[in-house]
Amino acid sequence: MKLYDFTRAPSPRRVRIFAAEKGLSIPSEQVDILSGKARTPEFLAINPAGGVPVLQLDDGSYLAESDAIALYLERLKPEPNLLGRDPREQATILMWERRIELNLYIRVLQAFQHGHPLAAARIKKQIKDYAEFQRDAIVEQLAWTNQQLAGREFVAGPRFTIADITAMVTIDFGRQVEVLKLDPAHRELARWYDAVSSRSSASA
Ligand SMILES: N[C@@H](CCC(=O)N[C@@H](CS)C(=O)NCC(=O)O)C(=O)O
Repeated sequence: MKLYDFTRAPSPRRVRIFAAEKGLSIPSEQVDILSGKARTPEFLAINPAGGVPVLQLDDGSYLAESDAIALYLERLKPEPNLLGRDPREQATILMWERRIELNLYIRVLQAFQHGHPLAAARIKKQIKDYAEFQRDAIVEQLAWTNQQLAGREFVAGPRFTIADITAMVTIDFGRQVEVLKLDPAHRELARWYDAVSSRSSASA
């Protein structure tokens, strides 16, 4: 297998952390998305959606989308389990991951795309008001996530799962591109963030 990766981007980091949790070491190749390398005809032949991560399988075929790659790796190496063991747990983890992805992760990406100078050249038109709107929504979502974490060790329940990976990557990327800050008053979020960030996989 080979992972088409870009170290500074959040989506491939989700896959790197997922693989690290499973003890999988996957050779990788950097695709400099900032200089448009994920949009060349050669790369579009690998992933017509134009982005990383992409996993090249041993038979030469390609899988894109971080969640799809995670599912493939989970089936390949079921333990430690990160996607749920029984139908109820699987659905609960999916429910939480989608909440994080749709309500927080996508907002962070949009606040970045519409508000950050680094993203200006890569989008037709930056709409600064939209970036502002998303930043406000992010503040609300972080407060909500803080409340939801009360009485629960991890995002989807009592153990570390893919929902924690997506949430941590979202927060780290949001901080890196300055579209969010962690509020020290959000004690549950801070407690959870310290725990997930101190896992060795977090440096993947
Ligand atoms: N939904 C995709 C998102 C992939 C994606 O947008 N990747 C970004 C990096 S986080 C990228 O490669 N962008 C390059 C580009 O759009 O040219 C996933 O979860 O894998």
